[in-house]
Amino acid sequence: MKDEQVLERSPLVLDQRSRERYFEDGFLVVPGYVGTAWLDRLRAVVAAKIEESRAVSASDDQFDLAPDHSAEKPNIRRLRKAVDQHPELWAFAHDPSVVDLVADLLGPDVRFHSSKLNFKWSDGGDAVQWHQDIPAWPHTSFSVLTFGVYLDDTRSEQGPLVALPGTHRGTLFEQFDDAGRWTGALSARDVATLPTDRVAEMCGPAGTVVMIHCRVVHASSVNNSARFRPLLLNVYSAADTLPITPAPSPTKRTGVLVRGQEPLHVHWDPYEGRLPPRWDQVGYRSIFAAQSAARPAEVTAAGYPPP
Ligand SMILES: O=C(O)CCC(=O)C(=O)O
Repeated sequence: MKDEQVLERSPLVLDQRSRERYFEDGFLVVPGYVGTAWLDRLRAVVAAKIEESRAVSASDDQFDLAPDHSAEKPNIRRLRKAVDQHPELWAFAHDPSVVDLVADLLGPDVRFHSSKLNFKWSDGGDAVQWHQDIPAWPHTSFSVLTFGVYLDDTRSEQGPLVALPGTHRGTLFEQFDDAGRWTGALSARDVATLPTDRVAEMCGPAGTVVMIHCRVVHASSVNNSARFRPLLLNVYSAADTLPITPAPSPTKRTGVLVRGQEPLHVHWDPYEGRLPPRWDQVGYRSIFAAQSAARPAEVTAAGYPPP
């Protein structure tokens, strides 16, 4: 379904202006959307996973751990394949309150793609450099978005998500270095072409939802605060928009229809894009691992590549 067709349908949750803003900017913040009941359930999972991580000393299929992680002082960068790690996370991913909100931006038929929970630990939790999401998991069209929910109040000093408004309508960047290695980030050369003086910060109280278009250039800086910044991120596509390469972190639920009906036709929006590595052959750990392995020297104190 094309963006205009999505906008012609009556909204379920959002007002029409908010939907239009999403298509104009490439992201949308919905402050405090997820209520206390769900937040309590999700935070209970976070607490349980932190306890479980104490027995783990190296990153595995579930935990992406920071180098200084220990039993005494856990430091989890990411819970991988989140919906596979706890039934509550899958229950949330297809809860009507979530998929109805997603349907306001993708259309009534929605497919689940993947999920993760980024912790961004206190006192130095990693930056994420400027990147677009779709180069890691190309689809037949751009009707793909990430639904993120902050599980705690999130302020500027905690390294919230930031985006460059309108960049989802611009260049599709290749996220490889000059030697052909996947970096998961834009090169400094490409960043220099972007209006990085127009950064929009996505903060909000616990339960705030951020919806990120798969092409919008976004990032987040180091968490310099004493509080971590747990952010659950689930990716959805319009049901008629299909992945054209293996997912980096496929879950048991990847490809499941979570709302509406199976389509009869595919939505193609042809574009030339560089193919990502064959994740099913080379494996994928996380954006933190890819970005820090590739270009650590280019991360500035603010967490973004230098202009
Ligand atoms: O957790 C963050 O701050 C950024 C996450 C992100 O953009 C990603 O994982 O693609």
